[in-house]
Amino acid sequence: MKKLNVAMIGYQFMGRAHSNAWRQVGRFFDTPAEAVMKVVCGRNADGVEMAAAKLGWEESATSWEDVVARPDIDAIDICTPGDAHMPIAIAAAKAGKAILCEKPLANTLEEAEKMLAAAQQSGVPHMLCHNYRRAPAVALAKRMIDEGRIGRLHHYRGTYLQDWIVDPDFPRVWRLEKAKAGSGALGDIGSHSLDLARHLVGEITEVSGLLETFIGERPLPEGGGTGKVDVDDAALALVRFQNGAIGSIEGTRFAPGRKNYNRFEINGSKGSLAFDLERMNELQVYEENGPDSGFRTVLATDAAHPYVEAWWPPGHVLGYEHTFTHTVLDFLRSVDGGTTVTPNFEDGVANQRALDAIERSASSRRWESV
Ligand code: SOE
Repeated sequence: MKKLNVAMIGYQFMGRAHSNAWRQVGRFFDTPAEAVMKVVCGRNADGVEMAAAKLGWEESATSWEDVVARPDIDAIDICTPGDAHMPIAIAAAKAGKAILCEKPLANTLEEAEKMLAAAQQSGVPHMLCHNYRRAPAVALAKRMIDEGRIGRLHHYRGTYLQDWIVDPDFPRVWRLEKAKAGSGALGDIGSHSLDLARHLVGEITEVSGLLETFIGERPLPEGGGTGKVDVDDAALALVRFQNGAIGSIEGTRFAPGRKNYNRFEINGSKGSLAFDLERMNELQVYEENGPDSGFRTVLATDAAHPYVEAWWPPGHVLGYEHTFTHTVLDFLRSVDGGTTVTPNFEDGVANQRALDAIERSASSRRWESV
């Protein structure tokens, strides 16, 4: 079997999820190529060495430039804060590597466009990690919509609530700095709701956005005073879709008790679908001409449901981590087959256009075109 040598840049939270996925993918799925966890890269030599041992990478490194230039590396998995996405992706594209990149694609629309242009010019495979597309229940929702089961789409409601920074003493970590993260709740979690909206309903043409920062100053993580928070704590948007549907997107880190409450509801002319990550194996389905009246709960981990064939016997449920394994699986398939996979950098640019329009609208206090 062909081998695909992978290098992952950045090893903290998302890097842990990606490492687990790289480790799992070949064990459970018949992959076209064997993914070899060759090298993990991070700035802190001791930290990255420990991460390599713990997460299962053969080697550790501290210079991403050197890693990207290595001829034995085939694919680069970018798990760094947003400010490093563009330089790494452009260098990787120029070096002819396949690229998997964490969301949002970049910190600005301009950066995202440069990344897409570099990937297209080099012709390398590219994918963006919006892992929730690959929860079996979400993939089932997509299939039902494509089959016309809920008819013409009218409404999308995306809600992504977390609570990890409600405490004013929570430190000013990188996700709260514009220079590093690009935006706050908007890009970090609102981008997931936007991606699901685009995936399931269609392109967004116009938005009316609202951003708020509730706590503008926080203790610095390294101590020695406080630092400014220059990103949004909460983001809201009304959206119009090209196909005539309308929707709302909400992302906040200020919803006490909500840890990772990622939900959507879609209403069409013939039915409705609802998903809740906290019950991620289930899809709530209402079909006008369905066998029963009212919503029914479909356990989306039966043998016939997307991605389930490789796992446990039917009905044995899956978790958050599997969404990353399915992402990596589809990335491997696209690299091997030379086929396009979504979401890719084109989706990343489209998503960034919507994020950008929401920011513009929040400051102009008017509807803005995407
Ligand atoms: C933190 O808000 C975070 O880890 C996001 O960065 C992820 O994309 C999301 O899936 C879970 O929460």
